[in-house]
Amino acid sequence: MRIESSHIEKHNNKLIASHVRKVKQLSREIPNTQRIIRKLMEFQIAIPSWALGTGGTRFGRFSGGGEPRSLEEKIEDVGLLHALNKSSGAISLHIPWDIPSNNKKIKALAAEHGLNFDAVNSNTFQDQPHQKYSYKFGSLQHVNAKVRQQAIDHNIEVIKYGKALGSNSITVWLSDGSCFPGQLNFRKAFQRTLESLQEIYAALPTNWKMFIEYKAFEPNFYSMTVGDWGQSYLYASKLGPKAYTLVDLGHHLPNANIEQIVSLLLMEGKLGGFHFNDSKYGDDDLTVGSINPYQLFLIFNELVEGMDARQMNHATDLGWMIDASHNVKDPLEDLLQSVEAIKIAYAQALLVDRKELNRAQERNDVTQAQEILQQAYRTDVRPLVAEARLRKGAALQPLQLLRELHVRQQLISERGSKTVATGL
Ligand code: PSV
Ligand code: MN
Repeated sequence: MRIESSHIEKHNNKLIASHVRKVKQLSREIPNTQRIIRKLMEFQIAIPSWALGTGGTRFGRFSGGGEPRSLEEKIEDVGLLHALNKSSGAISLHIPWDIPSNNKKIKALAAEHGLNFDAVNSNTFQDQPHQKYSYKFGSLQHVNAKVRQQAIDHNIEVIKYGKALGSNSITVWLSDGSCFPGQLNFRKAFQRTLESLQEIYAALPTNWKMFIEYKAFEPNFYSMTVGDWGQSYLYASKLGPKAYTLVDLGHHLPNANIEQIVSLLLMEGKLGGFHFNDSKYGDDDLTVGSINPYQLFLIFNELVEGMDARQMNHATDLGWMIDASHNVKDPLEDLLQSVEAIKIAYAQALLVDRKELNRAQERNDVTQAQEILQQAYRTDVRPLVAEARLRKGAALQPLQLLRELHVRQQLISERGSKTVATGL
């Protein structure tokens, strides 16, 4: 199904009067609203190809129906999101879950929907049916050089797919590690992984980036070979200027100060991008901003401050991706909520009075520093986010319009109620 501009216009016409009132009111209260709206218009968040179906746990999976059966249908789904919010103009592919059968056709289809290809993701955490060697005891870290070579070759193949589609980065997330003390020699595992990564790095085209994603635990429960930002940073530093750390918000131990991690990685020029999601306990992969929106704001606060200090382009100099799983919600609805939460946090961070905050910090005025941050966080910036959407030809209330158009029911009637999308 497609969302036509007439649908958007009809929807916006109903809401425009109250929207205009809210934007006017906010513009009186906030300086620089035009600048903030412009920045919001540029800011795009990539949708993961593996998050368009229903997610599950090892206890079960409860499909909502109408899931995309192919990469083409996944692109169609991201196209629907992008038509509604004009903020999801990219898709991030996971290989081999989403191998393009025909690169040219897939690229053309994405372009039809106004979509680019964001980072491509390799998968050496699952064994594939026709694979020669198993990843049960790791991939790039494996004691057997043949297993390592197989995993290296896979990553190089993923780069080739990405290149053909116009992507310019690869995200490497490894489940490598150990489940029990004594299973692994940490130093050897690190060295082997580094050597394997070096081979993949050597295959990177010019202008490409390699993102090294870390995760504290799962599926290995005693050690992870890229377990935290320190380890990721070590690999990225040793590999060279095209290698960066990727921060997945759910991959930390409880209460980690993610905003501080972000700030320091940025300072070192080694922050590559994000996998956004939210969590209460671990890698819960919940809707962005659903559990701890203040943390999300604090992360964006560091991003805006740090990127400005390095004169970086907010929209294009880091990789902005969602990595979530939707066990009980409609994936399309959930993704719309996530994109909205990201844009709200970004807009709030743009509101922070940096000069005043700096003054407060230099005077050790702790109370005032907190006031400045919370003043921004407690401002309802949703009309600005909606205004940015409106100016790009998107819906004032994307979620509402998705429901008004009965998108899920339409997809079920087109695709069936028992379809299963590839992914976890
Ligand atoms: C691992 O938990 C992870 O965050 C990595 O980014 C994977 O590519 C993705 O999830 C798989 O669902
Ligand atoms: Mn991730």
